[in-house]
Amino acid sequence: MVRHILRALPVLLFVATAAHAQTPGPSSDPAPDATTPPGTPPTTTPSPPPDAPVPPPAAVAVPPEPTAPPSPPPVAAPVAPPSKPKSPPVSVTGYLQAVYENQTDTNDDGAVPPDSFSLKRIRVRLKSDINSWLGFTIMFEVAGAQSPLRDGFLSFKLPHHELKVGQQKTQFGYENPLSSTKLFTVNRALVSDTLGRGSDLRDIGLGVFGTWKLPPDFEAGYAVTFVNGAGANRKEDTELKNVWGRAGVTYAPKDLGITSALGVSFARGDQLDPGSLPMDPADDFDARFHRLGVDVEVEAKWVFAAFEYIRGTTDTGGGAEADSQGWYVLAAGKTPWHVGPVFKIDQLDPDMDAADDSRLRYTFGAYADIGKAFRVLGNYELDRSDKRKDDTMLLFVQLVY
Ligand SMILES: [Ca+2]
Ligand SMILES: [Ca+2]
Ligand SMILES: [Ca+2]
Repeated sequence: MVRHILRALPVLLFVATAAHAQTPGPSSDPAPDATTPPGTPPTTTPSPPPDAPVPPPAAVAVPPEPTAPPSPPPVAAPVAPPSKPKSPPVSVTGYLQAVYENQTDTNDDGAVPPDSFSLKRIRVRLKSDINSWLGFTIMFEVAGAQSPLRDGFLSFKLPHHELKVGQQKTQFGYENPLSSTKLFTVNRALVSDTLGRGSDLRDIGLGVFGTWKLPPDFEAGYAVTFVNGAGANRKEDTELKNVWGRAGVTYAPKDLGITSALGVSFARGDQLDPGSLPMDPADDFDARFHRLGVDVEVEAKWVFAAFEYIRGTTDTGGGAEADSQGWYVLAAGKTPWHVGPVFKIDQLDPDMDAADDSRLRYTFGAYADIGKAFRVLGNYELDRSDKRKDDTMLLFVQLVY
């Protein structure tokens, strides 16, 4: 049954696109909207209308030479250097996230890692619109030793569409495309970190994003990424290209003060599996995979809630494959003081035919936003996996600049 759905999904995606009934995931919402939930992914910059007047190049503004210089100097007068065309401004933004982590030996194995401070992310983003249809984004991760480039893409703005060429996030589900600065929990759900992405949340290729406003109060959109599949800052290493996509619709009736969104996501492709001998390429194989996901988000005056379910199959070698599934539910209370409680339950079963491998985690916590730039999160992750892990207490601070 799931296999049938998986086979049918590309057709559904295509139909949804062609009909302009594309469901705009909140992730692909290009139009900034005051009613956008705090959990909504950052919106893309709306492009100015194509017929917007283009400012004349600065070179035109060279002051005319005075026709009669008052007193010619004995030597040749220094010629005023021609003014260069002015470069479009490049914005420098980013964020810093620091975490204190303390685990308790709740799985009774007598071992517990030391408590620790860490820098979860220090991001620096350069972004510019060269003109009304062309721009770029480059984002670096400054903390940590891995390759620093995270985002690096050109973006082309077309009517109702944006194309991104380069390294970018793969588009699947609700939580993964959302900026980590908007999360109510320190960690993304288990299913988002596994079934909802490849080896990395970013990859190299082409992204296509579309959105349409539909009267009344509806908006539809889609986001599809065609990528190598090897992950960020890596060369292609398999036969296939991978497709990750989401189509969604948002409904935000202004008189009800509710914003809701529904998305359907699909992915297929392959990934190099190192086999049982990671250092020996002889047993490497292309692990083909399929993913199907559904997500629902609702935001009202006092609450934001999200639900996501992902199911998939992955080759495990020798013609065998594993069926996996996972889901989470998140609820965050909203108050006029931008402080509230957070609860999340998330589950992952990596192999539905194997016993004792399911993960289950409850996250209890709270958030506080102080001004627009500063967020504090406190999370307690209570582990109830088949193979118990230690519970973790996390204190998180974030500054967006
Ligand atoms: Ca332990
Ligand atoms: Ca590939
Ligand atoms: Ca299992």
